[in-house]
Amino acid sequence: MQFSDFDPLKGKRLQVLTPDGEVDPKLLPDFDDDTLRTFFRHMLAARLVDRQCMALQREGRLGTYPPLEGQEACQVGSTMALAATDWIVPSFRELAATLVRGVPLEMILLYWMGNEEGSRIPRDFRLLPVSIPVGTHTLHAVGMAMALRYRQEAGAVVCYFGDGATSEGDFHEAMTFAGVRRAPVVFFCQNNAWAISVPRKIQCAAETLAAKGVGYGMPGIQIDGNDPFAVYLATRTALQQARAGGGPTFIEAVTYRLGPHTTSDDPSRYREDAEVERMRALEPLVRFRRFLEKRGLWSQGWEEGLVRELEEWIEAAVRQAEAHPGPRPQDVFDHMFAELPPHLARQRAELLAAHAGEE
Ligand SMILES: Cc1ncc(C[n+]2csc(CCOP(=O)(O)OP(=O)(O)O)c2C)c(N)n1
Repeated sequence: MQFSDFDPLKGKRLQVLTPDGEVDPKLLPDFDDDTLRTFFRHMLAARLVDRQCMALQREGRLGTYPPLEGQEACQVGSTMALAATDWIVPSFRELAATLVRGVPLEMILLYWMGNEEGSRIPRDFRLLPVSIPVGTHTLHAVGMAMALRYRQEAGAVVCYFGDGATSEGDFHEAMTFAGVRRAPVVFFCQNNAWAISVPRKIQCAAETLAAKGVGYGMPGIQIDGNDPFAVYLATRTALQQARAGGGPTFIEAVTYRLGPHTTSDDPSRYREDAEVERMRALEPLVRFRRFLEKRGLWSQGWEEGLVRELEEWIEAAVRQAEAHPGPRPQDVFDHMFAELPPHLARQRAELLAAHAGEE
């Protein structure tokens, strides 16, 4: 696959797997049956965890949560293309990418339960914590990519963000710097059509967001974000180029957020049900199931067995996260600085004094 074959300025978009479950054999990488089933397993795992998180939030057992339903192919397809030495810089909706990376589910749950322990991801996972500020982490990703180069370490950085983040000044700075310095970074934009209630068309007047890559002097490609193979192929190619000194790439994965922005949002106030229904017919699990079935790799029984196994895993992780000692007031001070500045050390002491005798 050559990025130049999919010029976004000529209206080209990369797709390998059609909504009917057919593939373009020229583009499909040579995956064995186990790997094909693994794609589905990861997407299903993310879907089930996501739904459980929504339910836990409604029961008051989890804080505000941003669901990813509909975006599984973007995250699973891209993370499957990463090497162990690559880094992931997520925004806040990257549950599936985080799971594929191998982060224990109980850690992810702890984060959304408001426990700082959920952000203390062991270094070996090569994954930064969740970034709630929109777009600021694109700068961290470029900085990390430059650090990898200066240290002559293997690997590249994949940075995830939404269409809304591309409207932020930080994104502009990150793209400018990465383009000029040819940083080994892949900007992975999940264009899920909405930035809370703001539709894509008033985020940017350009025909595609992928065109932004061209504007900053790097390849930009628009791909079908509900097609895990297109996602895999584009990410793998971009990473290979980045690792080989070929500089950054901007990938616009066109997908759709089927649920609310977060558990605090009510999308019925700003988008039509008919739009959601139309997009639900194109969602990645339905499409991938069709593909597997055509290859004789899917059966109802197989999926039901998988669901049972995954549900047990989720239940065990929830039990473990809920058994964890709750957050302590001083946690807000304890994980930001290697050495606490004097004014914060004073505030910490005041807080501890105010809570003395509570434990
Ligand atoms: C700097 C900053 N401004 C505003 C917000 C409030 N906010 C949270 S999410 C969001 C929209 C993000 O949309 P997008 O980047 O498309 O990602 P998506 O949520 O669709 O995945 C906004 C404006 C924020 N968290 N940070």
